[in-house]
Amino acid sequence: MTETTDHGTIESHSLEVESYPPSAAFKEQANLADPAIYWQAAEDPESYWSDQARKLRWSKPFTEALDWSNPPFAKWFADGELNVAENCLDRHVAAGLGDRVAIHFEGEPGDTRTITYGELAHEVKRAANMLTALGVEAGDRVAIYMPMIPETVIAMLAVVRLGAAHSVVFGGFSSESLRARIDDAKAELVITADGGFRKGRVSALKPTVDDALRLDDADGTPSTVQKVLVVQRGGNEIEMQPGRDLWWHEEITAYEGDHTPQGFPAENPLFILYTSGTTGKPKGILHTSGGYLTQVTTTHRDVFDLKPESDVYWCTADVGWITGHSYVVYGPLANGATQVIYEGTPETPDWGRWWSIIQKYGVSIFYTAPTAIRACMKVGRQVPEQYDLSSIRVLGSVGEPINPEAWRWYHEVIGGGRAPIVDTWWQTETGAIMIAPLPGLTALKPGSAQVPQPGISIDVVDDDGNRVDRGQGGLLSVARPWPSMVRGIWGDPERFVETYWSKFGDRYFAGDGARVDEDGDIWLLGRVDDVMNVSGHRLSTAEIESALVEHHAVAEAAVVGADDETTGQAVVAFVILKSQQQLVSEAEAEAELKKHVSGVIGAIARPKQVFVVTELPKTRSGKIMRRLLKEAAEGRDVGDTTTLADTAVMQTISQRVRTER
Ligand code: 6R9
Repeated sequence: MTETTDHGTIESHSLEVESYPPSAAFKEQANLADPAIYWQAAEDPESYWSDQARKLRWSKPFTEALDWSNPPFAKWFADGELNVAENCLDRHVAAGLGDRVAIHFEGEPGDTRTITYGELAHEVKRAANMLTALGVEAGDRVAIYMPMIPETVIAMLAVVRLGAAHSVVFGGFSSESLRARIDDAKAELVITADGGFRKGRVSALKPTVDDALRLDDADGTPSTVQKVLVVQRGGNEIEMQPGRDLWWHEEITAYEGDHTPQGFPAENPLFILYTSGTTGKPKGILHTSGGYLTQVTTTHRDVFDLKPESDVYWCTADVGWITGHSYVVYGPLANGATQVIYEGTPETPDWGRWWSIIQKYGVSIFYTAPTAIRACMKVGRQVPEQYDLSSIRVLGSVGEPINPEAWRWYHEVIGGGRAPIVDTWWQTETGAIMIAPLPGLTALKPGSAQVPQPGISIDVVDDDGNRVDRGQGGLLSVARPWPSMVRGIWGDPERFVETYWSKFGDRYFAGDGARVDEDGDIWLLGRVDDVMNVSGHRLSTAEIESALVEHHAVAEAAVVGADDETTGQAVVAFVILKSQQQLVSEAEAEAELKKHVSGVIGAIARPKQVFVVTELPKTRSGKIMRRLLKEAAEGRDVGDTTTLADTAVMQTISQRVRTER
């Protein structure tokens, strides 16, 4: 059955799922409009990826694509050499594109800067000279703790230009989280700012760095940090420690913009990015240069149908997350794209801010997260409707499954019913997009990320690693190594093998549940482990539980991710207080513990609800039954409790939750 509406053709499929095929006009101009790409790439993925890699500039060409002789440790293009920053900058300037705008920067208070590729290259070269003088060399790690401003991009590119690796820590993380990441990577330099603008105020960063560096290690060793380079942005008053702290704007004046890029081996570390796992300790995900740059560049061009000469691209992610690394910094810049970088929050000064930015710069490709779309939906369509969004031609979604209702709103209200939506599934570990429609080829289905990218082989499998039939659910796995795959967990090769490869042996275990429909399209169903997804950010239940029990009043804690209308999931904690603490009112304890978690991990981990309880549901062997707590927290009837040591516990807890809801 085919039905025509104002918004294009809606074809209903066997499963009654609506489908949005590309319009003839879109197809006509699309980068990829021939479905042969899929089977051509599948026939010989290594040669497909080699072709993509050769679009980059190599100072020494590679002769071999994949080395999988020591699984699961992959090497791609290993005997080739390249400079990632040169690929993002000098290469475009040399091609005569120095005057093309690289970044339209919009500060939250309304200040703006336009930076061309020529200017960005110049600033990165100066910064590279400055970092060299500060002792940064190939093989080092530099920690970056910054707001969303151009200097953050400049700092990242200057570090990698020297063959060193960055470890960007999201500005919302606490001093303790920052310190743990600095220690794990043994960074000797931290680049930060006095503060940045958020929600109409200056949010300080440098004092958190000071606190982080003051904290004593568990065993009392001082931090590895020798120097702190501080960008002036917030204008807030900060302390500068003589001999350690330096102002960026004062130091940089001594350096010229001459700097010859050196090629480094393709497997040279590019960055470490920490992400939550199933245990309390964040994992340092290691990415290297040649394969990573190849896949982020390819997917950024093909999934978003990028036309670097005419598009204005905007990805709203913070560079503190993988989406900011791959689709604000490396993908767009390596492709020579013009992009918007916005410092602040979508509601400052009001909910029209994003749409006014789209109108102002004529944004044509817009990439954001479902949680943001749902927040905008709540505010209402009357806000975006006040702006001219007709420049938009492609929309993207990332971070969690997009519910069909949010998809339709995004398509209609933001995309004017014309712009295709690419729902992109990937992870910090995959480095780049793995599953997503190609907008000139795929008939879109709201709620499904649909198809593995050309050259990527994804299977949904059962517990034993056997592919499930169409119409069935299972676990998402990647069958073959891909160029931008995680190369290891920093300093912990065993954990790398254990986390991703011990489940199936020869396949990568992603930690996500998925279903394949009758057409072979993939539907992501959320995490199957103890990782929560709050506003598209990964949080570990174990990490928050350990923060809670660190508090002197807490005897025991259990944390679950409960379904939430806006944020996807919300952190809900159940705590037992130590006996002498029973006198504190529950409301006081709840407020105090929320604050405590923010302080230990960062505001993103702050529980939405804390319930003080007297007991937790446990199996007879003493395991906390988080599944039951999740059901209670979602206000659902708790099912079978017969495996519990004390079957009455859940009744008390459910009642407790019900009175609060
Ligand atoms: C890029 C990023 C990864 C986890 C991943 C999955 C969830 C991301 C998704 C999605 C459904 C999508 N996820 N994109 N689920 N549809 N389009 O978000 O990386 O922060 O490492 O999170 O996010 O559960 O396993 P990361």
